[in-house]
Amino acid sequence: MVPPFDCGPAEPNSGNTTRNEPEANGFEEGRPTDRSVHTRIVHAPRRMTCRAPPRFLPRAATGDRQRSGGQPRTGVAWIESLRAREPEDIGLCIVRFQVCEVDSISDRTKGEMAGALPVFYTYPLAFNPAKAKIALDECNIKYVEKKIDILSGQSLEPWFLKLNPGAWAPTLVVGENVICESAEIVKWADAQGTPLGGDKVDRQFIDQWVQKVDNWDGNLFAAAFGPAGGVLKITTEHKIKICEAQAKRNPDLAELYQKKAAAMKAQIEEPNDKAKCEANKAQLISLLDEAESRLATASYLAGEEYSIADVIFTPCLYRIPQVKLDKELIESRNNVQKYWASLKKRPSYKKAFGVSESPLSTASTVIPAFGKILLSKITKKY
Ligand SMILES: N[C@@H](CCC(=O)N[C@@H](CS)C(=O)NCC(=O)O)C(=O)O
Repeated sequence: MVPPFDCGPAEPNSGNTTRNEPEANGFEEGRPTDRSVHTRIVHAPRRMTCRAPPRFLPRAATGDRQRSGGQPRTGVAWIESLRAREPEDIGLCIVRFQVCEVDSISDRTKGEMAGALPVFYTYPLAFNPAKAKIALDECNIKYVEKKIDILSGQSLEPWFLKLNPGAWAPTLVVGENVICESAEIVKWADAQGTPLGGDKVDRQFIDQWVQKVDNWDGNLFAAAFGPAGGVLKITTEHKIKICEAQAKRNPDLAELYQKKAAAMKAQIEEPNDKAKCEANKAQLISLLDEAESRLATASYLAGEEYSIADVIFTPCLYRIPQVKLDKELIESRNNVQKYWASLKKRPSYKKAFGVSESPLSTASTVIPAFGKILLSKITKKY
């Protein structure tokens, strides 16, 4: 994994780019001609420490003439053109063949990647982002992934609220367009080439199934039947306070913050509503029963080929062992059980749930967020 503040050595063939490392002249008219240079995009805060030799740092890259001894640094045309468009901001820094973001993600995120790769804001432990991530990977979409911390409230920063007024993950920025709903991202990914499953799958079923699965609340299920309820309460209370503080600091966004706070207040109460929780479980059982019967005659939900019906259902199945209901809900259904075992072998599954499946990665994702929450509680700064 790439350390967040490290641009890596600027030696050619240093092994830091993962594919088709382009030559220096691979940049034409200020844009990389080979998108693979983006494979090393990392997100780093404003005060970035960069270990690359200064000669490889574009002038715009660090904004730190102090650290470079007051000397302007050499750069490439692309950076210069970015600077010309966005003089206020630092933007992207190309370190030899690699691209690193050296500014904190700013309001202009939407524009910054226009014409380049889609930017996928995600949280690696979350339910809805997993649907979108599986779709993007299964459909072979190239994208830039950025973690947005939905626990500590990074998703409530004004720049993100302007991007997604619901302030949640997933959010996909495609040029000037922002897609904020996981099911829409799934459908968008499927529409970028030949849809998964081609003409061998039942398209009418897929449309209905995607809708039905989208209506099932996997977050309520986790909070109602597993240990996630406690975490949800702590983080949501913290985020409500952030909304209140941000609404005062940003009167233009106050309405959105108030709406978000109201939604979160309702969300905290939901796991206490027994009837709502039971209805949520019944809804999942109905999906599982339908899946069991379809899988009796086909390998996948919509036919003999894997499709977005399977994509969107995978995180639902993933939720079940998380709350230790796999015996009751999966193992009691032979076809679903076999199908689930086959889904777990797909590379997209490993990519989507790699962090959740590793206790160390989970801890390193969650602990900093709780550190921030604790700090806010102590300092009363939100
Ligand atoms: N309707 C949206 C809901 C997305 C959603 O609920 N995201 C959760 C993670 S699974 C989130 O970001 N929660 C944090 C928050 O809402 O503040 C979708 O399906 O994409």
